[in-house]
Amino acid sequence: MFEQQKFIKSAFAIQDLPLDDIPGIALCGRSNVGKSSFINSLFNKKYLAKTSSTPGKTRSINFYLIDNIFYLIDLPGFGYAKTSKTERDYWANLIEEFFKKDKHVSLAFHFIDSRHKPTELDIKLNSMLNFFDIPFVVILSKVDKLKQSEISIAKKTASDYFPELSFGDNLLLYSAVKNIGHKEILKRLAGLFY
Ligand SMILES: Nc1nc2c(ncn2[C@@H]2O[C@H](COP(=O)(O)OP(=O)(O)O)[C@@H](O)[C@H]2O)c(=O)[nH]1
Ligand SMILES: [Mg+2]
Repeated sequence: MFEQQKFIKSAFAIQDLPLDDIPGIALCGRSNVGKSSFINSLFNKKYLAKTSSTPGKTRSINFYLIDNIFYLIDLPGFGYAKTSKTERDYWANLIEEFFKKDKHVSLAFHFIDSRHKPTELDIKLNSMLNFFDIPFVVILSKVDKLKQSEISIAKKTASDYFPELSFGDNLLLYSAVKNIGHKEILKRLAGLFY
């Protein structure tokens, strides 16, 4: 299970999206929350997904085919403050179009950096997922950077912002550098596709 991971393509516009019926898991959230690192760490690969220390750099929707069964779809982290408004609008719009048109998204992982409160973009993203009726799990990322007491606060803050969240169900913790959350996520994926 999850032995094969293959980068398929980068889409820069809605017409570049693959035209097939393969179901997908969408990874979304702000730039720099750890989406690409998530892909690499989940499969124990160093360079499957490009990670970047320059926030806001990944500007495409990247498709990774897992076991020839489903896609992990790395969505661009929209809203990075240092990009122009035109560019931010372009990507926010593209993501919205993606959720509207792609009928094969089985689940979205909404990443929020556990060190920070949800931002306006997280609120927008959450409404978008609710609006399009896409099941989602909020993943508090980079929890290796927090103490246990801070993790509890991060969990509570996320639930305050998004009351539909329930820890262990649609709210999970993750660390790409320590082995936190990997098993649980793989279990979810196995439950969906196997
Ligand atoms: N400490 C720690 N750093 C992380 C973790 N995940 C990602 N990072 C770092 O955060 C930065 C952004 O990660 P990246 O995966 O490129 O984020 P993306 O923009 O959401 O794809 C990189 O410098 C990563 O090394 C994590 O779980 N723990
Ligand atoms: Mg990335």
